[in-house]
Amino acid sequence: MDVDGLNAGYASDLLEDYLENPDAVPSEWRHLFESGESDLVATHPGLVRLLQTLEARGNGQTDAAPAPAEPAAPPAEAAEEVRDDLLGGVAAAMALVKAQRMHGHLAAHLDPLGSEPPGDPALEPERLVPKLTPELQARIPTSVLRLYVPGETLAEALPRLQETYSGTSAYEIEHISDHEKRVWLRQAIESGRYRTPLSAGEKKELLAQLSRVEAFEQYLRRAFLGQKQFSIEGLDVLVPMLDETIKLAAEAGAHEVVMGMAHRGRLNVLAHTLGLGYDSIIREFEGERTIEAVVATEEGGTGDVKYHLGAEGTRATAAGDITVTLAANPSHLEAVAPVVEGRARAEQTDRSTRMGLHDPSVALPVLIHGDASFPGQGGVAETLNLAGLDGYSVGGTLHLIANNQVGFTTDPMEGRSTRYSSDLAKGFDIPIIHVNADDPEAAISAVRLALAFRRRFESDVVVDIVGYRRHGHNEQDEAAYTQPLMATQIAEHPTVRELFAQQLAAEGFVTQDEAGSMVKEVTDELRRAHEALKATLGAPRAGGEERIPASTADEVVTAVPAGQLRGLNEELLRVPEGFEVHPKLKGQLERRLRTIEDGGIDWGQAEALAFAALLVEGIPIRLTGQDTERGTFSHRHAVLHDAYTGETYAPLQHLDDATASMEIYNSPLSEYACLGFEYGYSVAASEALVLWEAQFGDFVNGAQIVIDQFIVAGMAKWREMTRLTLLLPHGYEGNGPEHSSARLERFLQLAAQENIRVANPSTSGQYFHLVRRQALDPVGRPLVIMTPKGLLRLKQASSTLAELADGAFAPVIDDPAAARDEVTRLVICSGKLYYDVVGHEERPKARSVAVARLEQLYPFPVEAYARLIASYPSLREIVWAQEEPQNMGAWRTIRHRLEEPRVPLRYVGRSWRASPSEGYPTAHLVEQDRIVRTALSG
Ligand SMILES: Cc1ncc(C[n+]2csc(CCOP(=O)(O)OP(=O)(O)O)c2C)c(N)n1
Repeated sequence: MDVDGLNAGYASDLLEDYLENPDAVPSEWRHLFESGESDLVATHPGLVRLLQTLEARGNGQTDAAPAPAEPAAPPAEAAEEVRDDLLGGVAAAMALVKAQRMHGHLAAHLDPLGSEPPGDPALEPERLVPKLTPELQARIPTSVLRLYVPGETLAEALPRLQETYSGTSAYEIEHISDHEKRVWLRQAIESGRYRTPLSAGEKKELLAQLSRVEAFEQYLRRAFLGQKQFSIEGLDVLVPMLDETIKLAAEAGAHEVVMGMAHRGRLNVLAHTLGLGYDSIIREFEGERTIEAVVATEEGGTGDVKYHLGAEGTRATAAGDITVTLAANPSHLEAVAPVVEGRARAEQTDRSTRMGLHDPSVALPVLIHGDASFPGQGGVAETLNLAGLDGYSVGGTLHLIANNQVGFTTDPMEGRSTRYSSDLAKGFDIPIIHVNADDPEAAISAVRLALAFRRRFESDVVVDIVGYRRHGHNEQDEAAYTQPLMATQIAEHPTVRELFAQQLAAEGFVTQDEAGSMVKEVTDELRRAHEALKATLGAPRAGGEERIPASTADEVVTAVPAGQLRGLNEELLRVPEGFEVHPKLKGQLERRLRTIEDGGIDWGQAEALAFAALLVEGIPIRLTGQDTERGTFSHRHAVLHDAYTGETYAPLQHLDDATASMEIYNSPLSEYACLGFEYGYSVAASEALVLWEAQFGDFVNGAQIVIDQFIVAGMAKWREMTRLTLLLPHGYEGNGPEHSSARLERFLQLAAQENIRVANPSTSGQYFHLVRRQALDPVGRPLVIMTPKGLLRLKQASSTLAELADGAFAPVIDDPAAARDEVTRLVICSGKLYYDVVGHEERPKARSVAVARLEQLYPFPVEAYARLIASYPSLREIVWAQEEPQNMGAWRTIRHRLEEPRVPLRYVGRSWRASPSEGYPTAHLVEQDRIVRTALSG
C-alpha cells in the first residue's frame, strides 16, 4: 500500500482515525497499522515518543525522562529492531484500548441474573495482530496510550481498564461526536473520579435505604394481597440512586428536582423519595382517597389510581432544602416525558425579564423510563430531540432506565431491534452508563458521573439500570406463565439487600443481626402506621374537599384604551438602528400604522396588540409551534430577520413598559412532545399565557395523548390547572382531506365540567379579546381556538381600533342587518363559513333569513343563545350550517343545545363522510356552494 506522496496525507488522516477508533478505517489499513510495517506508524508523534523512551531505557536512563515537546525525527537504525517488535505491539495496544472504550460494555457483567456477556474479539489481547502477549504488554508503557487508569505498563493497566469498562458498570461514550466530551468522559471514567469508595457511614445508610425499599414492598404485598403495587423489587437500587441525585442537585444549587416516571416502583418513590407518609399510601390501599377529592364544579373529578398520582415533597440535604416533584402521570407510557421537561423549563425561566432569562442550574429534570417503553414509544425520540434547542433546553435531563429485562410479558428480543434499550440515545450524542442493579455502590457512582457530566456540558445522560422483575408485571400476574426460566432463576436469587448485607458483613461494616433489624424496624413502622390508620378509617377528615373555582371569564375586562394601543402599535414597528426589514415585508408592516386609524386591523396585528398589552400588564407569554415566529401563513412576523445580515429582532421583546417575558420559538417538527412540553410548562407557570400553534389543525392529532390524558382531564384527575391555549388553523378552503379540519368534534366530545374552552372567532377583534380573556381570567382553563387561514387577511374579518378599545369577546354574534320581525329562518354557523354565507349571491334575496355566528362552542353560551332566539319573534326554523361532514364538526355535540322547543332545527352541511373533505378543489367549490344555498334558501 502506497503511503507516500499524494497518499500520505490521506493515510495520516486514516491513522488518526484509527487511533481514535480502529473500526473506523478500512480493514486493509487496519492490518497495515497493526502490522508495524508502516513508516507512517513509525513517525507518529506518540509512537516516536515511545521509541525514544525505549532507547533511553536501553541506554540506562530512567523511564521518567521527559518526552520532547515537539515530535522528533524518526530514530535511525538503532531503534530498527525494537521498532519491528514493538511498533505493531503499540498499535495493537492502542487498538485494544480503543476497543475497551468502545466495546468493553459487551464483556461487562451487567445482568444480576448472571447471563454471560457476549464479549467481542477486539477485546481479547491474544487475538490481536501481533498478539499482545503478557511479555509484550509489560514492555508497553501506558504513557503513549493516553490512558487514565493507574499503571505504568499495559500489563499493569489492562486489568484496571477491563474492570472499568467491563465490570458491573459499562459505558457507551465513543459515539459522541464532540471530542471534548469524549475526552472528559474517558478521564472521568478511567480515573475513577466518581467511583470513590463509599465511607462506612455511607455504606450503612445505603443498606438502610435498601432495607426500607424492600420492607415497604413486602409489607404492602402481604397486607394487600393481589392489589396492584407494581413492585420495584429487582430494581430496588433506583431509590438510593434518586436520593443521591437529590443530594447532588442540592449541592449544585438547584432548588428543585422535577421527576417523571411510570408505574414501576412509583409507590416506593412516593414514600422514600418524595417523603409521602406511609399512612397516606396505605390509605390508598384501604380504598380511601388521600389526595383530596377533586371537585370540578358540581359533580367532582374522577381522581386517579394510586400509582399515577403526582406529589411534591421537600427534602432536607446538607446543602439545604430542595423541592422534589413527581409529575402526575397517565398510563400512557412515556407521555409524561415532555411534560416534565416543560415543567423544568418553566422552573428555570425568570419570566419577569422581557426575553425570559433561562438558568438551567435551578431545576434538574429526572425521567425514569421502562426498558420496553424507552425504545418503543416514539415520544421518547421526540423528547430527546428537544434537549439541544434554544426554546426547549433544560440543561440536560438525567434519564434512568428502570430495566427489568421484560415489558409486561414481552422479552427484549420481541420488543426492540437494538441490543440495548438505551440505544436510541446514541443518536443524540448522549453518554450511556449501564449498571448492574445488584451493585448498589456502582449504581451510586453512575449517578455521580452522570450528574457531573450534565453539570459540565448541560447535556442529557442515560443510566441504564439493569435489574430484573421479582414478580409478575403486577401483583395479579404470574410471571412464570410467560418467562418461566427467568422466574425460576429469580426465585432463587437473593435480594439486593441480602447481597449487600452479606457484602458489608464480610467487609466488617455491619453484622447480619444489625442488617436484619434494619428491615424489622421499617416493617414495624409500617405496621404501626397501618394500625393507627385503621382506627381512623371511615371517620370524616378535617380539611374537606376544596372546590375548583368556577369560570369567571365573563367578568374579565379585555378592552385596552385606544391611546395605549396606538403607542404599542408604533413600538411594535420599531427596529434597531440599521436593522433592515425585508423591503416587501416593511411595506406590509407599515400598513399597520394606517389600519390602526382607518380600520382593517388584521389577525396578525390584532394578535400583536393583544400580546403587547398583556406584556405591559405583566403577563408573560410563551408562543411556540412549527414556523410560528413568522406564522405558517406569513401573517405574524413576530420575529424579524435583517435582510442583509440575517440577524433577528422581536419587537415584542423590546416594549418599553413590558414587565414580563415574551418567549417565542419555532418548534421542531413534532406535535406530541412539543404539546406535552407546553402543557408541562403551562402547569408550572400558571400565571403565563402559553400558546401552542399547529401548522394546520389536522396535525394536532399527532398529540392526541397529550390532549386526552393531560389537557382535558388533568384537572379532573390530578387537579392540574392550566391556561394552555391551542391555535389550530381550521377551515374548508379546497385543500383536500387534510389542511381543512382541526377536528373540532374531538374537542367538543371531550368537553365536560368546563374542563376546556373551545372557540371559533370570526374577526380579529374577537380573537384579540379572546386571547386577552384567556390570559387575564384568574381561573385558568385550557382553550382551543379554531384559527383561520383565509380570514387572516380578509377585510370583513378585520377590526377597528374602537372594537379593540371597547367591548369584549362575544360568544354569539347576531346578524347586524336582519329585518328582525321578518326573519323566519335563523342560520347559525361558526367561523369562516359565515363569510361564505353572507357573501353569497343568494344572500340579498333571502330577506327572511338572518345569519348569526356561534363564536364560542364550549362552554355553550346558553343565555346568549336563548336571547338570540327570543329576539326573532317570527322564527319558524333554525338552521345549523357547517362545512364539516355531519359526523364531524360541532353538530353532533351541540345539537341538543341548539334545540328550541318552539322552532324546528335543521342540519345543513356535508353529509356523513369517512374523510373530512373533498380531494379536488372543484368538488369542494360545488359542495361549499350547495351548503350555502341550502342554508339560505333550501
Ligand atoms: C402507551 C402505552 N401502551 C401500552 C401500555 C400497556 N402497558 C403497561 S405496562 C407495559 C409494559 C411496560 O414495560 P416497561 O417499559 O419495560 O416497564 P415495566 O413495566 O417492565 O417496568 C405495557 C405494554 C401502556 N401503559 N402505555
